[in-house]
Amino acid sequence: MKPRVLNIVVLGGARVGKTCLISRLVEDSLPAFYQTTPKAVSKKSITLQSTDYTCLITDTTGHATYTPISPQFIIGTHAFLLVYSIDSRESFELVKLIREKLVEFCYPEGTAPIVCIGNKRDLSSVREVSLEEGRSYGLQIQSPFLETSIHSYGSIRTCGMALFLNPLLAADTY
Ligand SMILES: Nc1nc2c(ncn2[C@@H]2O[C@H](COP(=O)(O)OP(=O)(O)OP(=O)(O)O)[C@@H](O)[C@H]2O)c(=O)[nH]1
Ligand SMILES: [Mg+2]
Repeated sequence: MKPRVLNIVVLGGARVGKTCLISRLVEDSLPAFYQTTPKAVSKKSITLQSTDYTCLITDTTGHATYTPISPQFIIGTHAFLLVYSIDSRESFELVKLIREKLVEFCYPEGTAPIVCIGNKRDLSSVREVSLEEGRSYGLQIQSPFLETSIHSYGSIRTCGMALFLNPLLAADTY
């Protein structure tokens, strides 16, 4: 049977680690150097509960204080990975703004298929957003939430599971 396609879009502020997270998820490597990302799509094949899926993960360019939410990011998307960096309150506020826009435009019932990620958890000495705050935001928006670091394989794996399982639920009703 042909694999089912899951479209996942990664959104968040500039330099929060979107591209690194995707690299870890897809090929378990890291980019050799930092480069702001033009829109790019990575592919990952997974099998879940005996069904084959092709995940198409769209990386986007982060902006400091806003993210344009255009229909091309939304139509046909099964899940959104919203990423902030725990050492940047501004990036956390931006994730909230992005989620509000998503809901306003596309999910008026209030539950968008989001996985919320607080990245760079290894930078706890310069943390600006507490784990508790991230957790309670996840509960508030009814989305899986976790903190990750691109230097921790365990957290990346958990992020992958949350990401791939969450769109599965959306895909069934799509
Ligand atoms: N300490 C630490 N640094 C990280 C982590 N994730 C990413 N970085 C660093 O943060 C910088 C930006 O990472 P990118 O993945 O390119 O960020 P991005 O969100 O894709 O940035 P844009 O494409 O410009 O929006 C790079 O120098 C990474 O090495 C992390 O978990 N911990
Ligand atoms: Mg990038």
